[in-house]
Amino acid sequence: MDKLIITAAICGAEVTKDQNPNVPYTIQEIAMEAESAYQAGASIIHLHVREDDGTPTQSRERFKTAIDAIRKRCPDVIIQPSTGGAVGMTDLERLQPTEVAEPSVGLDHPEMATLDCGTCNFGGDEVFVNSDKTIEAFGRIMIQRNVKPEIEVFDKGMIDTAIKMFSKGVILSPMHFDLVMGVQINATARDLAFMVHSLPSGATWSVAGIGRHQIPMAALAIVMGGHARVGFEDNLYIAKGTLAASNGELVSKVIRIANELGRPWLLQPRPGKS
Ligand code: KMH
Ligand code: ZN
Repeated sequence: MDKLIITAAICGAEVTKDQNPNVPYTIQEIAMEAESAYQAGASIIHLHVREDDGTPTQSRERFKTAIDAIRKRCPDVIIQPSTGGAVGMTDLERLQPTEVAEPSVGLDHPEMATLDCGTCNFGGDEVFVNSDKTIEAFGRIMIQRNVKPEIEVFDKGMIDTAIKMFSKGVILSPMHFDLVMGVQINATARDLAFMVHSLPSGATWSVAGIGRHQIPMAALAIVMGGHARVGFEDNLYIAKGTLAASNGELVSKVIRIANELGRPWLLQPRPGKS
């Protein structure tokens, strides 16, 4: 099995300090949370940014400031900005972080970014809209900018959409998926197996279990040969009724499980750094 790659989704766009005061908003808080996850063993930071008051933003400048602050603390980490942003944002707003360069590490654009492959309900009357036209435009722009997409899928139909986009040349192989379990499709072992068996051959995958499903889904990925995403974006608790103190605490829990189960894990997957 490949070494386990852990992604830390440190911030998200929806969770708030009212729910867990350790959710980062400011640049300094975001950089500190990224460092806590990196020090614990995360090799990818899935990044959303906020204004200081917690309002989600896709501002290019805010991402640049956050990425530079993270890079100072985490020299080898892969920074994966969100192009999902928050519900209701326009496509142009959402794409801004794919323009951020990091000359200090020789990057004209981020190494990775998310590419959400379908529309889904996000609770209440919130709908996260990703039309075929949006997916196609985002995929083509990511190819132009040499940004590796992490294909976010919230149900099996979104895997089929990604395969359709691959056939159109909008997504290149090898395809890498993040299977988000517990927003639309249930976070069960049966449904995770169904999703994994629906992936195109040669694809790699991580799983993001939502809420109390985060750690059980990560444990399944560890034994199934996938990779794991944890962090405040998807889950605020380290155990039932106990808020997580940091993203690093969640990453450490996954590392402990991986060690117990004998799955080696990878700290720094950037070329030449493993
Ligand atoms: N905040 C959600 C509306 C992504 O990062 O690409 C979208 C999201 C997915 O979190
Ligand atoms: Zn996200």
